[in-house]
Amino acid sequence: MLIVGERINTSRKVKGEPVIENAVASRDAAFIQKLAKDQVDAGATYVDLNCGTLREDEPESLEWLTKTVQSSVDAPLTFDSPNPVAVERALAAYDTGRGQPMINSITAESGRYEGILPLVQKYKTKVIALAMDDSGIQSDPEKRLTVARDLVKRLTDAGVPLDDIYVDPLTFPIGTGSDVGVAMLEIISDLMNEFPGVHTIAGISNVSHGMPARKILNQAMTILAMDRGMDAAIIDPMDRYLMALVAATEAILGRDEFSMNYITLSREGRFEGL
Ligand code: THG
Repeated sequence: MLIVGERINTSRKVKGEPVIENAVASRDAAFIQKLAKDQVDAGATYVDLNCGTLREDEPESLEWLTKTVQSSVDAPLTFDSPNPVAVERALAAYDTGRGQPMINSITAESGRYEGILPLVQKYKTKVIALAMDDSGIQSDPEKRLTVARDLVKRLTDAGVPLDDIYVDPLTFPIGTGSDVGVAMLEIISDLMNEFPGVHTIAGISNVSHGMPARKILNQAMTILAMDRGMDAAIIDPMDRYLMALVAATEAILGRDEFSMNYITLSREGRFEGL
């Protein structure tokens, strides 16, 4: 399971912690490096960088985040921005020795598709394909599936390997309708059946937006989506219980030979106290 750690996001506002936006704006390298290291130590395979709230300072800030995070962890990075200028600055500063970078994300919106595709090709990145086009975010799951399908076809026609494409069905808050969870699971199943070899990913934490006890909803959504074939997730790896459930689910779904990863994590003490 590919785990993208979501905590370096300037729109995250957590009580009791210095606000991430301020840390980025004031170039507080130590604070950001700790956020990165804690996530990687907790099991994140990629670290997401999102400083979209900084608007016109986004390109420079994303470049700074890239250099700052690379100097503290070896993990590859995910550049979470719709802005090709910001993404290219980050890619140019990225050390490819860390592994293949990932762009988060491309959509079927006209400006964005044309802006991001050349970067995917030039830097040979992995890319998250968000099921969104010029008509915006569609609440109808059939429409989102159609947009996702078209994106996979256009990207593969453009020479992007299927194995580099991570389709994101878009995670709606469960508070917006009791059927949005089921709809998302259906999109994941359909895509995994239709395009063997493609990947699916989701920003799971959105499902619990506005709800109490968010972690529990995030945990349930992650497991259910994994059952439908989702093989990557943008989550908070600092939730130890969620990370333990991911490992257990992989073992049960036959994605962890002889449960070796599960056993190793247990030996490392990762499940202590759970
Ligand atoms: N798909 C893709 N990328 C994405 C998203 C997606 N990037 C952004 C977002 N959605 C995923 N990242 C987050 C990060 C934080 C939160 C939700 C999604 C979040 N955080 C709590 C808050 O701000 O209130 C804080 C919780 C905590 O960390 O303690 O809700 O869908 N491709």
